[in-house]
Amino acid sequence: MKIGIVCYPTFGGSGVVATELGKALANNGHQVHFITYSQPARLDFFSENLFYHEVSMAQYPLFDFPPYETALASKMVDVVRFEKLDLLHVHYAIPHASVAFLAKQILKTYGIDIPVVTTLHGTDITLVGKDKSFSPVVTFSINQSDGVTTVSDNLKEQTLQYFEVAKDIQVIPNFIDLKRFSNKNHEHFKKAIAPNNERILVHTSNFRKVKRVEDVVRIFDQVNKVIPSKLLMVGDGPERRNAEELARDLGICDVIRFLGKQDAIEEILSISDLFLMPSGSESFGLAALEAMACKVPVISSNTGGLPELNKQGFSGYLSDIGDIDDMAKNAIHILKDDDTLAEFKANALVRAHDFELSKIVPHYEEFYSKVVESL
Ligand code: GMT
Repeated sequence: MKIGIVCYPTFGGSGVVATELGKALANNGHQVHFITYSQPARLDFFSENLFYHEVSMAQYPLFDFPPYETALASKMVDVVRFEKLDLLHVHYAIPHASVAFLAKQILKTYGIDIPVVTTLHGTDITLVGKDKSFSPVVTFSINQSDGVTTVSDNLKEQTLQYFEVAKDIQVIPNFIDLKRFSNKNHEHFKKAIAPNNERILVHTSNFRKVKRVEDVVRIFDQVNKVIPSKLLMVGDGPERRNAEELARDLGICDVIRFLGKQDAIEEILSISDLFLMPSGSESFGLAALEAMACKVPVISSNTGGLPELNKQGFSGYLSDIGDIDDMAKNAIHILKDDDTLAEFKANALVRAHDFELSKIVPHYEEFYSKVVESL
């Protein structure tokens, strides 16, 4: 098939899933056209089946808010017509699903009925989408999509709870490329971070409020008092400053490293012993799956889609949102001796195998065929 993928090109989970899906589809022989405002962060290699179309727009002093949606719709129309695409797959409802609706209507005037698949990723429903300033358009555009998927059962339930959706929703969980994400031997790096064989805890996110990064620091503080440890904080965002200030207040700056945004996240995960994800909301938790693939067990909250990923007492533990004491207690249980840690590490990888790319991507291919046939 010739597939157009529209996504955010940044480090966010939805953009990562969209890019990894496009790469996997290209590998399976499909022609994949990314349509977005800059090169997706993980579109970092050449393939004869991968194309990138940049959405650029004319500047004009009148535009206090540059009309990205208009430029994106025009680009979608152009790429569908001239590359003769069979299907458009848009990731993250806002604004991609409504822009796809507009592009679809314009394309009808050229005698083209392009099928549109929308994948809902989480905050486009749970945090932003249900806000009154967006919800009428989100509801409309979900219902107008020819196919809708969510990344977990929980996100499907939340979509049906918050929006009047008449469409069937197909759940297709996120996936992981185990060739890229695997535990690599980086003993020298581990030694540099933890010279006295301290345990290494890690958190990766966009440091937004929903990630509860201060909880990460507090959990770590409790663990470090019992088991000498180091904490790696990977990523950047609005809450980083608060987390750094808390680390200073607690007097633990010397055992915490804020690494900022990193490309080779799998290398950092490879030297880590435990992943912390105390989020206030998480539709799936792709970052936790990436950790599991690198044999890193997960301490998480029990919100959203996380119980569908992290298995209690097997790949890690889940606690109520904000229950720092319980999370710290569970972390200490996993880290307390080498045998327990080795068992949880092995289990984390076993769990990651359930979401291996080759098991999940065919579900998208089947879904595309179903949508195309239904038109
Ligand atoms: O977590 C974020 O803030 C980024 C966000 C996104 O849309 O880029 O991630 C969402 O989509 C990911 C990929 O499907 C999921 O793994 C994350 O759980 C989800 N984040 C939330 O629901 C908060």
